[in-house]
Amino acid sequence: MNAPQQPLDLEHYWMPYTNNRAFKLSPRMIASAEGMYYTTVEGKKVLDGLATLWCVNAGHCRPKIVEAIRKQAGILDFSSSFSLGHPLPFEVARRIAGLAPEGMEQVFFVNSGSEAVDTALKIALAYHRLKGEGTRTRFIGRERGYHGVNLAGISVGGVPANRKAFGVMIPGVDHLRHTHDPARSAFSRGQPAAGAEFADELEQRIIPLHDASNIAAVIVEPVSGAGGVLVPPQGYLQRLRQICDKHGILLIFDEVITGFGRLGKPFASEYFGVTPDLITFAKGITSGTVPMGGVIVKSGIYDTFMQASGNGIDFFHGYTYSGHPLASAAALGTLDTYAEEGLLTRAQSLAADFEAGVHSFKGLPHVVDCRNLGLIGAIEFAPRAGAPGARAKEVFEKCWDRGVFVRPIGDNIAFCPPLIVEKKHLDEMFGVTAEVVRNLT
Ligand code: PXG
Ligand code: PLP
Repeated sequence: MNAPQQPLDLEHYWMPYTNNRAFKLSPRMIASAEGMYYTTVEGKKVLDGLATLWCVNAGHCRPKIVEAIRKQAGILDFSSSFSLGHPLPFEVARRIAGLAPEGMEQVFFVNSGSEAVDTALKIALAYHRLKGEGTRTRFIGRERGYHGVNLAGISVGGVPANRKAFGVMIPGVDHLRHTHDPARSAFSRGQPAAGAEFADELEQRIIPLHDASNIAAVIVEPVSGAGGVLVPPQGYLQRLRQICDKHGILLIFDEVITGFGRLGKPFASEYFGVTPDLITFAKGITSGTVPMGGVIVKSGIYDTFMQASGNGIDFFHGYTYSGHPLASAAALGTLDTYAEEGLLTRAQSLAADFEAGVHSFKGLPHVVDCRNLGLIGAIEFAPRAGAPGARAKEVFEKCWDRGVFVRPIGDNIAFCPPLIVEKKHLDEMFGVTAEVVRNLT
């Protein structure tokens, strides 16, 4: 490999989701990572308080995963899954089916959460059509939902900034209201007691307006992540499930963040005891090491495609890199690591310490809410007059300078550490953040 030119030329990489001009004036550059920590190019250690982008669940540069990728690169670099096969994705799918809720047995692979979402929506459309219900074409998302950045994903998504610049997107979408209700539920520990009735909007407003016969699917994150870490009220997801069942509407859980152990179970579906019809996943399947995502479906959906689609290809959909050998090898290394270290249930034993840490911010300057479930949480600040988001941005920058990475989302700071986190890391993450918040103006 050629070493990068020095000094590094920053002009040509258009960075995603970044203020490119600000970054290039003052770059934050990572050189390496191990376990819970990054090392910057200046040699500073930084605690990874967000599993990087909610994905490095096994921690960084874990030996089994590194070795699996290295080895696979020299055996089979690439082979497609379009009417050819190689063994690895079959094995990954079998392992995922073993972790998924009962009755969800088939897995369609993609390369990211955004692709998983578009794939799930297309499965829903094609499924209804195969069942003779081709009028079911509408999708229902939710305010503050994040479903990736592809056109269908931002259409059902509900983060205003992700939609504003892009006009009409895909038609036929409506949104449930979000479940954030600070007046009744600020500082709830775990799931808020109030708010199950927010699900009734589906039956009371949306279904009467569009008619159930026109609705293909409802898509929600069991716990919203990028929309600011919103924990569902007790009973809310159960009620969504009941209403969808009653009206023949498919329920999609977007588990791109909640999948693979975030709540102390392999999937949030199991944690909440609510089985959707489709689950989207990405991120944690390879602990972020190689891009991979997918959709897990109820066997009845898969069977419908096998039986009703006639001769030939059953689903006209797939990505060049669906079931990529390197991603599949990384997934197997990751699933082995999760199994050997008990990481998919580890959040259970840390949740109480994590909850205490998140709620220790109550009473600190400008803090108006603390939210948590499993190993995901957020604190929220009152917006600074005329400068929404400024407080969280300042906290992020000052924490970074002190060696802790946490993520600003609007006026929130999110915490989502790798699942190998120990009590001492939680103390460091919350301690440094609290020091910064105490001095916040
Ligand atoms: N669904 C959910 C629930 C997600 O959290 C995606 C889909 C899209 O996945 P990809 O792999 O296409 O990025 C995500 C991803 C943030 C942030 O601002 C969150 C995500 C990605 C990037 C930034 O916190 N979540
Ligand atoms: N654009 C062109 C011109 C292509 O040939 C392909 C794939 O063959 C794509 C886009 C889609 O790429 P991918 O399958 O990696 O999503």
